[in-house]
Order: sequence, then structure tokens, then C-alpha cells
Amino acid sequence: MAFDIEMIKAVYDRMPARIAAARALTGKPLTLTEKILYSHLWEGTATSAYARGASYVDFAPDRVAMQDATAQMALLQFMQAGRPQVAVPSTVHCDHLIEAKVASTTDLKVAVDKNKEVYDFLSSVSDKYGIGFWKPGAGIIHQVVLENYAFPGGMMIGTDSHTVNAGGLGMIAIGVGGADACDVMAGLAWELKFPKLIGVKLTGKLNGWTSAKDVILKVAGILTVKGGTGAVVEYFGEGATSMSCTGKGTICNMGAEIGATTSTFGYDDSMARYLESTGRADVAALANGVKEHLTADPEVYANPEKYFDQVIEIDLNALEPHLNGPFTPDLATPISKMKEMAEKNGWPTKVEVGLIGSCTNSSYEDIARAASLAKQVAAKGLKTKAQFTITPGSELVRYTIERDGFISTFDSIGATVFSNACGPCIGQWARPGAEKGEKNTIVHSFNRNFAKRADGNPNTFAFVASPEMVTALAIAGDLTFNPLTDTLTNDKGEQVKLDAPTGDELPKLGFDVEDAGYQAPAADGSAVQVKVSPTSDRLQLLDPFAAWEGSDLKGLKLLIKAKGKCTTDHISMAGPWLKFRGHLDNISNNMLIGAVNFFNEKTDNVKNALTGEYGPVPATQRAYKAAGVGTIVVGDTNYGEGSSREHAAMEPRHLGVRAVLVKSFARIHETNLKKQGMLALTFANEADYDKIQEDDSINIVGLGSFAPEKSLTIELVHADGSTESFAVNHTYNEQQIEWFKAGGALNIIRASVK
Ligand code: MIC
Ligand code: SF4
Repeated sequence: MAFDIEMIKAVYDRMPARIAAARALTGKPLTLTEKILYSHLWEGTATSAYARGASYVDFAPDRVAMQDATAQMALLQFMQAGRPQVAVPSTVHCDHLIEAKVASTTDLKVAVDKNKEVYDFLSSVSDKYGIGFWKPGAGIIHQVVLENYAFPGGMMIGTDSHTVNAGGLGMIAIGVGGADACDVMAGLAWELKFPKLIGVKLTGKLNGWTSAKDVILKVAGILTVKGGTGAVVEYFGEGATSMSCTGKGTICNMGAEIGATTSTFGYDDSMARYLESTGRADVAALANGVKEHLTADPEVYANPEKYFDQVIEIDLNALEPHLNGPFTPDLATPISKMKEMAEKNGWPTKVEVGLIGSCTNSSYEDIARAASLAKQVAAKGLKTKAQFTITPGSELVRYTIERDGFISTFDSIGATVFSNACGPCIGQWARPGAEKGEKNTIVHSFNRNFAKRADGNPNTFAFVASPEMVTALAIAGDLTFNPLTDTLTNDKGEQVKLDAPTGDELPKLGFDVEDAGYQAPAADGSAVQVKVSPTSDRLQLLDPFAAWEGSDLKGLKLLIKAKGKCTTDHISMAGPWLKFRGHLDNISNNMLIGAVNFFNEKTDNVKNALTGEYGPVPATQRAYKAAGVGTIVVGDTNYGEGSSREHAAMEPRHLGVRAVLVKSFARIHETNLKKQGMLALTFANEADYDKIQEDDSINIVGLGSFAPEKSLTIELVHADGSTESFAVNHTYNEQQIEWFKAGGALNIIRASVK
């Protein structure tokens, strides 16, 4: 039986009436996104229609998921909320802290030992508060959620940007910072600006070398890393219904890379098949009973231009496999153009390593199709030129693919199987030789490829592709190899072609597993003790941040004016720093060390305005803090893109940065800043970015009448005494202004339980 089946039943019971009310209020047929959102309003049945892209709305998500690297901070905050149990079903997944070095069993043992303190903390907190706990080795959060918890028409939030993966099973699943998760677990409403809607119509059918991954690689090329901001992407059409449920998951997963709030698909047979195959026939039966509510009204898909803010059409019959990269997931190159592009840009074309798996591409179908290529290596007398690794998404998948012989097929091409964890996707790849910083190319089936992300080497050119293409390119050892047209030379000197990949969508014998790695919480956790050692360097209980002093912020110094791309990886790097995710003071030593200083083009080198000396960003900020001087961080467009990690907002808050002023923000990061009591501001006129000088003193004026929709003013006092001022915008609503005043949202919850 599925987890939380009563909750799912209750969601379906109330859906029809709530959708009918929303249809009447909006006076039009509804998209699937609107149906799910309107049936999850905090207020219950809608009493008014919401404006897309404008209204802030309170929602009541059905569940919460957290991964270990973000759960620590989320649960440290939750512990202060004064609740005996979580208010909605919630889970913790141990996946991010496992380093990929030798092979799965060895690496897992090392991780369990090294992270013992953190795992013990997470396991005991989960036990105490009624949270399901997935042990290290159980799998990657999004794969485990898809296999166990996602359900069509549901709404969930998760402390990881790829929570959106659950859209593959027809959910509205959204990535958030830990403070948001904390609110929902504490029984409060969750707020989101009602999203805009992008419709993607898929015509034709996937075939040959093309896979679901290529759909999102293509969409990323069209929309870019910020094109989905503030929008939900809804996929439909014959191309959608004819693809597998896990393929849909892959597409939704990488929706995070275009900044979309989430992506989703209407309920169809592929979802029913997946539910049944993963032991949830009961959920499929319930979903079948409310089928018409789990997809858009027919008028919508018949006339999408009328109901979506933007419509994109992709013909799957004509879609080519793509490779996206290097260094950004939206630089999309169809395989037939790779030779030309690589030459033009000087990308190294020798593929050193092909890596498959991750939360993006770990399905049975993905592995089966990749294995069908690996099989051809021996059959056709070929040799695999590059190294090859697999990180299965879950123990359920790993066990099943081993049973079905795929692991031994990969073994035959010299593959390494890493633990069921994030590993190489999040800088947890102890790749031999990476420290030398050599220029090299890797191809992977993950979702992100920012500099240093996989192995810490800034000169690793990482290209994102489907597992099938990764396997073919690893066999060829060449980035420009186009398996659709090119041949390879075999051991007899003959020219051979790889046959297009094939593989079952779901295991014929069903999924199987010996120990999935789940630990249920105590029925009554009141006696469970949560231990955090005061001397720990991995965990630190949180102290409340100070409330706003009630006046304008005057005499701030510029900590850094960041130039160009500044993702959460630049603000709070993962990899080696993941070990401090539960210790705010220690992790603050990575604050903004990856951001490029506009004035000297260097990373981690900024001027201390008090001494005139240049030094690392964290140390400089600590010096300002010690001197009681507030600072400001300035940035470019889409600042904070990438992950949900709230450390990127908590670190500056902890170290005394008062405001972040940028051309534009990525959604989750902007909310994280607001939640932690920071000022998140945008230039009313982007060109004012150029006015900010290294030695400026900066005043933020107008806070006494801080109000929604009302701009604030920045006054710059330049070193020569001249001044300039300009308007800056913000998106704070009344509630969020209260967070700012209180010094952070948690201070308000805390006050309400006392
Ligand atoms: C990522 O893919 O960048 C991560 C690591 O999963 C993050 C979460 C984190 O930083 O812990 C994400 O995507 O939110
Ligand atoms: Fe883990 Fe990578 Fe997926 Fe993030 S994107 S959850 S790091 S596998």
C-alpha cells in the first residue's frame, strides 16, 4: 500500500468541488496547473480569482521532502517552532553527503562513518517529530519521492530545487528554502506569487536516439536559464501522453534549470503504469476515479494560445539529441552541429568520462537504453574510449537493474558503480587528478554543469545529455561523434555504426528490492532526545537574528559588486563545504568566494573599505561585522540561480550584510533572503548598476514607510564626496515586510509559540 493513502484520498475528495468553484470564479476553462493550485488553497474553496504573475496566494501543500544537506538547517529552524509533530507528511533523504570515490559499498561505508553525527541528528529529529527517514544509500530524494510519494494532482514542497521532478507524476512540486519547509511543517500556510503559465505542446513521438532529456535540453535552449522565472510549465499533446512517466520526470526535473517554479503533465496511462509498477495500484485506482480533474479542461489544450501566457511547440519526430554546455545548462547544441560549435569555441573534444544516473536520469528505462548501447561494444568489437560511471537514483532501481543484468553489462565496458546518491553531480566526486586543474571534457546525464560543480576543477567542460548520448559519446571518446550518422572503427578495422538504443519502460519482472532503506518515525516521539554537541563543527543550534533597528540603513560599505553569473554555487559552494551545512558559522567561511569582483575580475578578493586592503570575502565581511559596519552586496541578472540552499541567504545575514541589490533575482533565492530578514532589492533602472563604485558609502532610504509596490532609494556617497541617488524596487508584500522588521520569519513563529 502507498504511504499516506488517506491524505491522497482526502485531496481527491475535495478536488471536484474546489475546481468547479475556481472555474466559476475565473469564468474560463482551467489548465491543470490552475486546477491543482486552486484545490490547494489555504483558505479552502476559492472565494476570488487570482491574477497570474501578480497575486500572492497562501497554499496548503500536501507534503514536504528534505534532503540531508538542506534538512539540517530546515530542521534546526523547525526545532524552534515549538511543535510536537510535523503538521503534514514529511520525509528526510540522505543523499548529498556521500562522496563518490572508489565504488558504492566502500564509499557508502566511508560516508556513514564520516557523517555519523549529521545522520544521527537527522535520524533522531525525524524520529521525534514524525518524519519518514531514508537512510544513506536509499537513494536520491527526487527518485525516492517519485517512487513512493508523488501522486497526480498533489502539491508538495521540498528543500531542493529539483523537487520539481515530481511533476512527472502530475504534481505541482516546488523547490523552496528550509524556512519555507519549516513553516509548512509547523502548520502554517505557504505563500507563492500565483505563477504565470507556459504551455509546451509536444507533437509527434520520441524515436530512435532522441529521449525525453532532449525535450528539456531543447526547451532550455529556447527559454534560457531565466525564461521560466515565475512560471509553471505545463506539457501536453500526443508527444506527452506517449512518453513514459519517468521521462516526464526528467523533463520536469530540469525545469529548475530554466528557473521555472515547476513543471507538470496531465495524468495519463504512463502514470498509472508507473504507479502500479512501484506498488501503488491503490493510488492509480483513486486517480482513475477523478481523471478529468487531473488534466486540463479540453478547451485549453485545443486552444492553448488562449489560456497560457506563452506557448512553445516542439515536434518530437524532428527533435535531435542535444548536448547542453559547457558551464551553463541552456547552451543547447544539437548533435549534428557539435563539430562546428566545438571547433568554433575551442572546446576540448576528447571525452574523458561519461557519467550516467543522478536524480535527473536514473529510471529503469534510462538504464536499460544505455545498457543496450553498452552491449554493442563487445558485440561489434569496439572498445570504450572514455571512463564510465553510474550513479543509480535509488536502491529500488539499483537492485532491479542488477537483477536484470544491466550492471554486469556496464561492468563489461569497465564502468564504476557509485552509491545511490548525488555524488559527482554535486562536487562530491573525488576524481583523481582533478586538483591539477587541466582542461578536459566530460559528458553527463545530470542537470547542472556550472563551473567546478562535478569535480571541483574549473577547467572541466561539462556537457549535459541523455544517458543514451552519454554512453555513445563515452564509447566513442569524442564529443563530436554523432551516432546517428557516424561510424566507429572496430578491432578488425571495420567501420561500424551503433544501433539506436532500446529498452523497456518498466521492468517486465516488476521492481524488486531487499532493503529500500526506509526508517519509520516513532509513533510517539515525545521522549526522543535530539542531540547537538556544543563543540560540534558540523552542527550548531541557531540563535535568532536581530530585529530591524527601525531606521534607514546608513553608511553601508560595498562588500562586493559581483560581475556576471552568480549562482548559489558562487555564493555558497557545495562540494567540500557540504559538511558544514548544519553549522552556520563554519559554512559562512565560503560566502561569495566564487563570485567575480567587478573591480578586479578576481574571485574571493575584495577591498576592505576600512583598511584599504584586499582580502577574501568572508574574512573582509567578518572584519566589517566586528567593526559594527553594515554592508551591501551588488549583483547582476538572475542572481542566486540554481539551488534552493538557504545558506546562500543565511550566511550574509549571519555575517552582517544588510541588503542584496541586483538587476534581477532567481525566485527561490529571493524568497530565502526575505525569509531571513534581509533586504532583497532590484535596480529600477538596470544601468544604475554602473554607478556603484568600490569605495562608495551607501544609504538605503525610505524604510520608515517600507510598503508593497513602493520603491526605496539608494544614495551613493562616492569617495570624492559627490553623491548620486536612484530608485530601487522590491517585491515584498505586507507579510514579508513584517519578516524584515522582525529580523526574519522564524522570529515571528517563535514569538507566536511563546
Ligand atoms: C543542487 O542540485 O544544486 C542541490 C545540491 O541539490 C541543491 C540543494 C543544495 O544545495 O543542498 C538544489 O538544487 O537545491
Ligand atoms: Fe543531487 Fe544532483 Fe539531483 Fe541536486 S541535481 S538532487 S545534487 S543528483
